[in-house]
Amino acid sequence: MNIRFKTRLIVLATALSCAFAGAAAAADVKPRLIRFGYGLNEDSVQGRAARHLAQELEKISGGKLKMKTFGSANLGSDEQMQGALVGGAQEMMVGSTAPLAGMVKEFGVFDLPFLFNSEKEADAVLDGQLGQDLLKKLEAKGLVGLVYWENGFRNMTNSKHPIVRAEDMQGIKLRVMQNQIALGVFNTLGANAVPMPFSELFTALETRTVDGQENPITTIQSSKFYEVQPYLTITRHVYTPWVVMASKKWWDKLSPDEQKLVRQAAEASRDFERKDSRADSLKAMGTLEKAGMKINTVSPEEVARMREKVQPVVDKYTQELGPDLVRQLNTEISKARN
Ligand code: TF8
Repeated sequence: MNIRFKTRLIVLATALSCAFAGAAAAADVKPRLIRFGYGLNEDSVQGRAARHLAQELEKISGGKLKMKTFGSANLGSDEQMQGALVGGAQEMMVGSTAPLAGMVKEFGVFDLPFLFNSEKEADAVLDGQLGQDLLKKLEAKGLVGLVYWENGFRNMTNSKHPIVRAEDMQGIKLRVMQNQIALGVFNTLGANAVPMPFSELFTALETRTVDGQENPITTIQSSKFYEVQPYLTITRHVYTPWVVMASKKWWDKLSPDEQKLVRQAAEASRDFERKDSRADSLKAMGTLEKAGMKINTVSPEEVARMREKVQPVVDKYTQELGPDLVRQLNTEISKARN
């Protein structure tokens, strides 16, 4: 090697190592333990994505940001965890937007029935202007909304009979999420809607405290609802997202570098979770069939009838949520559709 080339190499190497040392010194990341709670069990889309998030964060922080995940609502129901985050007793969680609407009413837009036609449309709205504006509204309430995960299109299960027409919902005690719009929608469809946290749902179905519930098929499978619910009706009546959130009290104590790493890991978990959810949902139908569920799909004509029936509820809540917001939502959906 000639001398000049050697010198050049040394200069280059020194410059590089200085740059790395500089970056490391500039990165202000302290060892921290983050408690992350979720409501489904470990062997669910939520469980897998929570583990992915924890691993990713540990990796990109060089082992400094450690996350301990708690599934099966071991840290509480979605609502209880929301409270713990606001109070600063818990660092992070994932949960449905439905119970969040009690804090930021605008999240109720995702409980309006029959909005989205596909996951692609939902992604566009959630990651677009409207979805991101809603996340920002959480800050004033003590929460930092990071990313949306897919919960998915919801379908109905019950222990009484197949639901072929809206009339079949008559008299069915149906557990719904703790949300005014969900309550209004299902009561209007003829069911007897009972709001209840998810953490109490399996027992309520098993003891027949309620006759049915509605959730995406991934959850119907992972929560083993097929053990206590013989009938599954594919209605895809609403697409509900999950939100990964942090306690604002805790978040404000993080350095900008730490915040950046948490955001980055959250985004990686979002991409992982959506893929996993879609793959899992393709498999879940077969599993549920094998488990003995009787599955029917409501006809497009019947969906149209259901839509018509719930229109007064949609109109009422469009006024309450803000007609401009609902208009913006519909505009963003039609953009994604075309
Ligand atoms: C529900 C939701 C649940 C979530 C989860 C427990 O029915 O669909 O999936 O809230 O975080 O409550």
